[in-house]
Amino acid sequence: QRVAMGAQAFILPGFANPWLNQLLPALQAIQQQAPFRQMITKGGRRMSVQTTACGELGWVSSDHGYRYCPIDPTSGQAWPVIPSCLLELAQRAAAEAGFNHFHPDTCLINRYLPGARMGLHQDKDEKGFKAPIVSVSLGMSATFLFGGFKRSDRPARTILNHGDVVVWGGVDRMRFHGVMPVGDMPHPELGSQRINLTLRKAG
Ligand code: MD5
Ligand code: FE
Repeated sequence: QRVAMGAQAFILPGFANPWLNQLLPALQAIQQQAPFRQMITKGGRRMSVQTTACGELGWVSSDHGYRYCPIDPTSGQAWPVIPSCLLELAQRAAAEAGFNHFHPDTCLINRYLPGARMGLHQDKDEKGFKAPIVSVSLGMSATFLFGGFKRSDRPARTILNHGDVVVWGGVDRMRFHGVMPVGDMPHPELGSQRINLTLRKAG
């Protein structure tokens, strides 16, 4: 099943489910190597979401602004590798949305505790915008905001649940988007958190 949000943006409800038995333990291992931390926005505010990454690159904020870096500044080590099950899931999802040969070099991992949110923004820290972004939602449900090409365009709302995958590419890659403050309806397996994985080609 494939639900179109735009010409090249698709929700694949429950698409991640067959991989979760492998993916959830792999995520635990990543968090041990590269713990969640809170990044600082360009405006100098602490983001409400907690962030980590895996892959050849990881997204970090610093005094120099936002960038993708091969070293985790917290550990001084390379980021953990992208688990093979996650790579396979991302490539299958991308293909389902019409994007073959997706080779992500990073997975940004965002954790939302109750009350955490993400304001409307565009993802433009990657070097090119030809590759799609594949997002995997885990844990508590959240209301996702799918906007237009101007911040002032009124966004459509859609609920993303545990196991849902979304693919954004092509003409829909630069849309403004965000996440409404997450409530506290604990998920049976993951408890009071939402984790979102976004696989990207950043370098
Ligand atoms: C989330 N994360 O649910 C979202 C999922 C982020 C972020 O926004 O930057 O970490 S990714 C949603 C996304 C990515 C690229 C394009 C579009 C949406 N879009 O055009 O709507 O934590
Ligand atoms: Fe984003």
